[in-house]
Amino acid sequence: MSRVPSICVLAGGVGAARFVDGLVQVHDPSDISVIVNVGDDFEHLGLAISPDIDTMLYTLGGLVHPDQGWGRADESTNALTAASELGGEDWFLLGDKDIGLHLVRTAALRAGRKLSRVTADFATQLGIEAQLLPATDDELRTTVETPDGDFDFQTYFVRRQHRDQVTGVRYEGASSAEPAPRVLAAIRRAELLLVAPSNPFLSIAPILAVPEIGEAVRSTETPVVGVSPLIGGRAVKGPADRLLAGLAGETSPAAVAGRYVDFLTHLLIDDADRDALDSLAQLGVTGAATDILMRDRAARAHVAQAALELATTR
Ligand code: FO1
Repeated sequence: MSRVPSICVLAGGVGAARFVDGLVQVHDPSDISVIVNVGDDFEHLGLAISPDIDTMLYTLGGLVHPDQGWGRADESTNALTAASELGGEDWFLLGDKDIGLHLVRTAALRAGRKLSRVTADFATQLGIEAQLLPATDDELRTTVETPDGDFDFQTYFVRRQHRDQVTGVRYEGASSAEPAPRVLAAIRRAELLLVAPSNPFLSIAPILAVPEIGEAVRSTETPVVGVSPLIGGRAVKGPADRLLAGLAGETSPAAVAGRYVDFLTHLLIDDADRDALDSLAQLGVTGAATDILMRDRAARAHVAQAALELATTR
């Protein structure tokens, strides 16, 4: 049986993929497991799409579009243009090469293979040494509640450009979902658990909503080090700041820590949020501040290294 990695990361979205790209520069990649959010997954134009898994695959595989942070570099959109000309929906940008991956995954899932198996095969094909694990192989879908109604995640996020006020978030299917193979072992045997700089409500909460995953994380005795998704009280990307303000009452590192209060031991925050260190201490969370903007690969490695160092601080 292969060795179980000693670092386990909870991850979702572009910030998480960039953080893990930093981690594999400063730690043996084969010693890292990444549990990835699947609440954003959906079927679109008949294709099974797993955006957070693909963002991780493309980033670690060196294929990602550098500015977008999702999708592939050097893409064309001939298939989507042709689909649009035939009346197909074109609000979700799917590049031709990306569609190639979705075709293979869709066929594999229809043939009865599990998402975890397909993801592991893709990771191997792309030369990725870290273990990439979807949180679950079961259907788990994030639904966003707004004054205009409930929307599936990608309708809220991409089609409606995450402009709606969010009044609640549901994780459909989570309560009966089982962790994917190796997920519980990755958490239980980890010597360090990391929570990537991801949206607490939209990326990390769906993972924790799988009951056995939430229990395993809450009962771990290892340090759990988070990286804040905020810089100067604003989200680096996406609507995390607005969700924190609306659902947690304030946009601050303490509000981030508050989402993880029953397991977080440490939180890495940006220099611009240094004033929050006292409020973190009041929550029993050890904080440290540094420059956490991951503007290039070296900056990603710096953030990952700072998170590893923080884990050894009391
Ligand atoms: N994000 C967008 O803002 N617009 C898009 O059209 C879009 C397409 C897309 C296609 C494939 C993929 O893997 C990701 C894509 N994303 C797009 C990103 C995705 O919606 C979000 O980054 C995540 O779901 C949030 O973590």
